[in-house]
Amino acid sequence: NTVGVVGLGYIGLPTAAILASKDVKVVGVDINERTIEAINRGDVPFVEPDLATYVGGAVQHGTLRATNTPEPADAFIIAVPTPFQDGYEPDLSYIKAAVAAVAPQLSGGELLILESTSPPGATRKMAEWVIAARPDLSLDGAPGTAQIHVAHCPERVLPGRVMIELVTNDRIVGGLTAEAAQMAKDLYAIFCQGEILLTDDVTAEMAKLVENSFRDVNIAFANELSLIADKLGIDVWELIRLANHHPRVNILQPGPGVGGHCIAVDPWFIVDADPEQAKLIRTAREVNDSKPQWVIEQVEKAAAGIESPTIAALGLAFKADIDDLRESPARKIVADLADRLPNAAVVVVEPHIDALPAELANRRNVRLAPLAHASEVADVTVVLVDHTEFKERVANGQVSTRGIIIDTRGICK
Ligand code: SAJ
Repeated sequence: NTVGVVGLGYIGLPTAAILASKDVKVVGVDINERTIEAINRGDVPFVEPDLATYVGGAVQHGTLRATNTPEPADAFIIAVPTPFQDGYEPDLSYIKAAVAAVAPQLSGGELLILESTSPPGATRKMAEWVIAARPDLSLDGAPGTAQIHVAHCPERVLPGRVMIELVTNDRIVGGLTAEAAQMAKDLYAIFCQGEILLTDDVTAEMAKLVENSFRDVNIAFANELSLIADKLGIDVWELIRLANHHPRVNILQPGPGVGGHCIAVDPWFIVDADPEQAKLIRTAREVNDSKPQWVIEQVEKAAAGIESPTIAALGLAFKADIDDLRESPARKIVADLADRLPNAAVVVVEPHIDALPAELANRRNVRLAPLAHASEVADVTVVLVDHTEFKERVANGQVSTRGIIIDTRGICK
């Protein structure tokens, strides 16, 4: 059995590596030459626990290799980005490009799986693009055509736990036909020990979007509570901890906003699909998107009156214990603070990176520093990420309480 995995990012590469570790011959395809070179050397282009061991092992074993053009295979897994454009319209151009590359390699009988998080109807569209490019293929094997099988199988793994959750999570498989769903189930069963649940394509697409919207709405609830608690002069962390003692209440944690490329994006696909009905989902997005602004105002208030304040920003990643800065509210908060307070020095502490991203490195009043230094010089400290390292240092009294602390993650209790 050979599998082509198109898109070797945060999902494609771990999936390719885990399949290859089960002796499936995997050809990974990506447009980024540096990604291809890294993988073929047995290296990984980004940090994810245990991924390097899987990739290194599979490359050495000869079951995984990366290239820039798809090759014939029994199955293709497409795991490319699906961002949204202005006005929240999903951008399917990466799927379209992947299809254009894969279609010439098909000869009939293959299974095509879309793993990218997708708006309702995208899997069917993908199949239509394949057939438009290859009129000799069809979904039903009509006379004069060879049949291909198409399914949607959204990934649901948590960054930081990808190699574990790929194996242990249940999976949803939505087939354009029952046969396609069964074939996809057989493929995932090679490494997935969770339940593999079969449904149709649109239900599978929506299931993924709904999971992330559920989390977004619940985080928005916590974020809204944090503003109300602040007005009332009470501690939101204590409030939530107490309320969560109720047997049927489980409130999530407020923070500086919602980051990452999934939870802050996927709900918009539902809003785009039905703008009239998706009121709560839209409002939750707006509540979470407005939280960074509120944090910025808190810091500005704290720094008011200090002539050249030094502001320590603890954390830049989009959540704890990872190096991923994509869509990170912390990053936005730091950039905006540097612009809005030109006389301030913003000292960023992010133990998981060696250098600031370009847009921050280019600002003359932002610099990266170790925690010990930042806590010595800070007039205002804003905690933006609850990295374990920060929590441990706080617990050991290694973070100075000099100046004012604005704790968006509740680690300074
Ligand atoms: N966050 C809070 N408060 C919380 C929980 C999270 O403010 O109580 C923030 C985080 O700090 C972060 C953002 O939300 O900025 C998202 O973090 P996350 O850990 O909730 O989720 P992701 O984006 O890392 O991964 C999610 C997961 N989805 C769900 O838990 C429903 C993961 O299983 C999905 O596979 C992933 O999205 C995806 O790729 O869609």
